[in-house]
Amino acid sequence: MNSDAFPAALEDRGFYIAEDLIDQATIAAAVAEVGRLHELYIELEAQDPESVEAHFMIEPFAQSHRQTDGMPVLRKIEQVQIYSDFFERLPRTPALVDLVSAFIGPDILLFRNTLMLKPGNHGSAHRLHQDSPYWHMEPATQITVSIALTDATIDNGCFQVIPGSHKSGLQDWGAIFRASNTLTDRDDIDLSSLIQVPLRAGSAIFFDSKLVHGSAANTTPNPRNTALYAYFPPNVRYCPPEGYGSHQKTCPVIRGCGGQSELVFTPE
Ligand SMILES: O=C(O)CCC(=O)C(=O)O
Repeated sequence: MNSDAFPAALEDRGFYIAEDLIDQATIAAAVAEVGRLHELYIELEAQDPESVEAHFMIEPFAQSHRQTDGMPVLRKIEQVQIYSDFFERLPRTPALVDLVSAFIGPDILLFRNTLMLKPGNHGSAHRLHQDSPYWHMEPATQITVSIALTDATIDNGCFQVIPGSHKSGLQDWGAIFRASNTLTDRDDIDLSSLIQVPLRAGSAIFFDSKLVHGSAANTTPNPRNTALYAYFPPNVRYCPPEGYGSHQKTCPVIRGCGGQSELVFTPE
């Protein structure tokens, strides 16, 4: 992998595609682990239906909460490391972290550890947005990585991005999940510059957290499942808006940071 091309591509276009970043044995293990997490959801829901919703999201627009095989129609799992050692380790994969390090330097924290799931015939669109306006980190130097755990195609809802859009400032995007499967209802967005990013399972897209991106609905029977990570350097301030809550954020250290295991960010 040519890591020299990586920072330049991120700076110029706002994204970079790393083909075959994760080997197929690891992808097969990830697919099995995603299956186990679906079964775990059923157990946790039976024990405590309210607390399971803290991190597991059922596809908001599914007519039924169960697939034909009885598994839940899960749309995403946030903070998946709480439920899975496998997904605690995956964002620490050296080849992945080396690329991130080429862009943000030797000290790296993890802001998000999420499984984004688009079940076959169910997964709704993820409307166009930038990540940074939702994250309240200054400066907005985060980098997001989405690793395809299944083939991501145009028909099952692969990523779509507007190259270079990370240079045009932060904007307000409103709610991301909506009943309509359109990518945006803003008429000031030039959709002609939107490009599709199909990925083979094991490949990944890295992108600047200011890049405009989204994904269409899954219109196929095949799931489009991804592991999504957001990395950032420690020199940020956490500045949530008034009324957002005063919770501090504790983020695991992925590399560097003087060997500490996590850092705590207090709202400013
Ligand atoms: O995985 C997707 O379809 C989009 C995810 C995304 O854009 C996000 O979580 O910010």
